[in-house]
Amino acid sequence: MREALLHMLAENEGEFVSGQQISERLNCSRTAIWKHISELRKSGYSIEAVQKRGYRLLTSPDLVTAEEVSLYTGEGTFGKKVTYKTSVNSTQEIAHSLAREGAVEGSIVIADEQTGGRGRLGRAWQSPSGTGIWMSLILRPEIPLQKAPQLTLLIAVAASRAIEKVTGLEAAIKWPNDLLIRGKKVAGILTELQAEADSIHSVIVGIGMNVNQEKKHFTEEISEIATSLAIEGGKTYKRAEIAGEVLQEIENLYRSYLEKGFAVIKLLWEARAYSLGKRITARSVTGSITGYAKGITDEGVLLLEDDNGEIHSIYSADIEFPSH
Ligand code: BTX
Repeated sequence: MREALLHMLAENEGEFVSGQQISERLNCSRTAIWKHISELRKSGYSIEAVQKRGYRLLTSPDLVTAEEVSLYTGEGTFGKKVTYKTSVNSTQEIAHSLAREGAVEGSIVIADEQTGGRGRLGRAWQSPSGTGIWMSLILRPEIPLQKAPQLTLLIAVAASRAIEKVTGLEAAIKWPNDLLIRGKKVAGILTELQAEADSIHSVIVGIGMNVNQEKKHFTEEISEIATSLAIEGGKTYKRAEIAGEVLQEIENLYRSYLEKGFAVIKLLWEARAYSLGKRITARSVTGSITGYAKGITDEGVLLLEDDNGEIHSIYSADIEFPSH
């Protein structure tokens, strides 16, 4: 009800919608409308109420609640089922248990703040309140296990396209899972699987994107390597709008991927790749190799040519750019 009311007001932003129209469309009493208007105001929406004219939405707060995100998810089904939390340890944890309970594909968990946000290999992901998009998406692709890394690349392309669409900023992709603007990390992707033998039950895709942080919001540890859309764009953005756009982009690319395979995604990825052709060091638990990044395979594996001309397939690693 609250969501439907907000949709009506947002569709007519800046114009009055009469109590009569609302009660007819939503099939509810004037008192119920008033109650929901008061709740929306408490959450930070500025809504004008004028007798005989109705209600008018003046401004909306920068929230990532289910009703806000659903304003921006378009016609698709991704993000229609939203679990919103003000503060959580990690949205990945909640998404994992929802997936185990049978949540439908396209369900998301999104939080205003994470107190234990995680990156890869047990690293921490800083997710302060009111600043970024901390979201986990449940996918259920019918693909063999070894193709799962392709999804990380697909998500990176989608997130980069969404950033460009909303902000005009170009975010390059550093294999496999970082988005960089002017060489600094603006977003990270964490892909986790629920699988057995060689079949995938679900893929839990975590997306962390810095949106409205100022430089002072980052701890000293990451202040030199991290950036936000606001820092790069010189203005703040509506997090829900970007989250909605990310979900729409993911859904479009994902449908195309399931139908036509990885080839199209690969081309899109290569066009945005930051590391291709550059001299890199791939560091993993088994050691490190330095050489030139030659490209990615059809499986999404990075190919690295070392100084002896030998080509290595890199399945999982951190990429660094040596200074010489
Ligand atoms: P990663 O392991 O590639 O990156 C983690 C590293 O990035 C950290 O060690 C630190 O150096 C740096 N870092 C930490 N926080 C930030 C930040 N806010 N901005 C830029 N750099 C940072 C990347 O892992 C994958 C991150 C996924 C995060 C999402 S948020 C929603 C979901 N829930 C959850 O717990 N994780 C995912």
